[in-house]
Amino acid sequence: MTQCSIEEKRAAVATQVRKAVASVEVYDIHTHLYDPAFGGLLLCGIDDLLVYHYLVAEGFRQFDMDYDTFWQMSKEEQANVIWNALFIEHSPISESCRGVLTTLNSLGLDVKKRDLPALRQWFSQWEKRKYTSHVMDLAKVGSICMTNSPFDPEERPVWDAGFERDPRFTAALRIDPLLLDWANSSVDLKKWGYDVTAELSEKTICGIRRFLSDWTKRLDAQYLMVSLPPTFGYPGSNECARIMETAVLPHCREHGLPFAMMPGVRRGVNPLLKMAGDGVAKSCLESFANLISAHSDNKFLITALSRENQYELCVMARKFRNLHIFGCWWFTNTPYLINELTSMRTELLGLSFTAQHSDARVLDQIIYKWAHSRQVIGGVLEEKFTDLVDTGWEPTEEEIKRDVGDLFGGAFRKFCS
Ligand code: HDL
Ligand code: ZN
Repeated sequence: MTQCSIEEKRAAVATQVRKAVASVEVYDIHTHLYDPAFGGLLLCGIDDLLVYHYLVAEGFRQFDMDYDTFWQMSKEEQANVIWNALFIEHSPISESCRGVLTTLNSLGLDVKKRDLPALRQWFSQWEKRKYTSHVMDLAKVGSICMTNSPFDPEERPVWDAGFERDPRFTAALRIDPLLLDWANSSVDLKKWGYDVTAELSEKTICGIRRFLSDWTKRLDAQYLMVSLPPTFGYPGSNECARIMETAVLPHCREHGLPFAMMPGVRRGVNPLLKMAGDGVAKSCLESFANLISAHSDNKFLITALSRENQYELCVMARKFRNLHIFGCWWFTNTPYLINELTSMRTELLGLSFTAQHSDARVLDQIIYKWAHSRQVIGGVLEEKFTDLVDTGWEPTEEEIKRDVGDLFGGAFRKFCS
């Protein structure tokens, strides 16, 4: 047999990597999507795609209308003005704009016609459950983890009424109000029958733990999660740190669940933009290292919002095996930064992290968020695996599929189990 040249081996491995990344079925471990049983809470279709808050923020940079004028419009009218401003009057080259087009194109729609009414008509023909399967198949997403908050007045009644779960939709228990607004959430818990007061007494901590236990069981939560402001500090006597220490982390240990922390969001920097008004700031990751180091029996997930925190987060993950970092969150979910974060992570962590989550709020977005991410992550992995070939190592196709599977949900499942 002729000695296969190094170039031929590199080319073969590169093809195998691309194929594995293109075909791996993803576990999307953080989204704002809902089981179709939640009805209208599961957003989908062209108008929801166009009024996604990422596009609202970009749209306002081009609009000459004031905020109220936009917010008083119907969803369709808002979609029309965003379409005109960001797609017609300016080429749709931003990541969020390109994403809408990738999604439409993947659905087989002819975007060059630029015919918004025709697009609306196409979407109107779909029944939601069938469409959900169609989109998940197209995106090659096998499981979707929701973000479920007992404090969400629209979501809670659906859980109260009970419904048959779609096994493809798992749940994460989101507890921001509990940790970041105890003054008000303590009133909610009291109203819901938990024996708590504003003062964090022994009895109140028990009440909080019963609340966490009830909702963990109700949701069959895969993990608990909170987004944290850049000011989060630990150790500390603040209520957030104390509730974390005395209720949340013991609860997670008792139930064997990871606790996901998402640092760096500065909520409402421009309230006039509503959901689009949140910003980013660098966090003190030392607080997270202190927390993780003090709780070696807990499992932690972290995705950081600030680009400036990413390198430090990678190094922290090298120090703490009970920390699993995941995804390119929100403002870092752009090709440029996905490339930077994935390169940094493979070089410092090998395969012990989760490369991406979509954070999708509209079902159809998983088509573009995963297509774009597979493209970039695939490029980084192609480089890393062909670098291996240059050393004389010969990764097999099975090993490449195994490793790619780890990065797209497999490592997360192992970390959680
Ligand atoms: O707090 C979060 O989970 C963030 O993802 C916010 O929901 C944010 O609005 C978002 O959708 N980012 O992509
Ligand atoms: Zn999110």
